[in-house]
Amino acid sequence: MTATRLAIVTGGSAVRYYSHLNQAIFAAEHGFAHRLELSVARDVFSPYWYKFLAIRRTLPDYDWILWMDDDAYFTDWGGHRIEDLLERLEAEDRFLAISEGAPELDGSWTRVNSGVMLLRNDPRSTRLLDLASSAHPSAVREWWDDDRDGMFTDGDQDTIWWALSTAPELHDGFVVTDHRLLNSRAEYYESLDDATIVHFPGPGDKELRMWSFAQRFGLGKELVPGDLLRTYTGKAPRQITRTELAARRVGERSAAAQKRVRRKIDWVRTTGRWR
Ligand SMILES: [Mn+2]
Repeated sequence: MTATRLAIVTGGSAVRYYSHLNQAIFAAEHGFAHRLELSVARDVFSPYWYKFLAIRRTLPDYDWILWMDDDAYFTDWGGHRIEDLLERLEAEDRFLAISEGAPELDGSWTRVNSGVMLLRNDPRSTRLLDLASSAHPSAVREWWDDDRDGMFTDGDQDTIWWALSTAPELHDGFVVTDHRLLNSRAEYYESLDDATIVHFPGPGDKELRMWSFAQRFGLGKELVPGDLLRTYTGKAPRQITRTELAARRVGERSAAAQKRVRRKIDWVRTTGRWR
């Protein structure tokens, strides 16, 4: 046993959003540690690989860590779903909880989503990290079956799913949870306690999606209730204005239009035809 049972860990090579405040305040409210791991490393061939480095750096210091991407935010502040899940994992001698990939609006799906993971300080976690961080996504693509494994994302998520699926020593050690327990999406929410964590994966204007969600529930850019934010930072929520959101909507529409034009040009180039 280590001094602190669980740390919430996030990071990368830069701070992009205010999610670290959301995560740090949740950690403080529930008696967990919080680690924001900002760093660089040699031979990081994809931005996804910072996740492996941050997990390796922090895991030895705690019994468990909850890895959270910087585009994931707690929404259920009073709930004890994380504590309950920890108890269950320990009772069942598991080393990992990872969420199913919530079915996306465009119909795409993945077997797991690596944006949020509850990992134990355990040799099986080290084994998973060794396997998943040393496999190259292009090699895993050879093994991948779209019908069986879902959408290939060309990142850590795919090498993690490959390692979990193919290493017999890991088979009984992990659980794949309902997305509402660990890693849900904005469109599944009617009220903030409908799920534990909201995650904004994928391309496009993430801030537009995050801030639209925040505005829907009367929150600022930190996605933290105002009283909690004032208690822990002495500051009021960073407000999102209608003009700011409207400008981003226009920007996203023109980006989508440019993409269509580029696709058309590529198509004309390869086919020599206009239609
Ligand atoms: Mn993410």
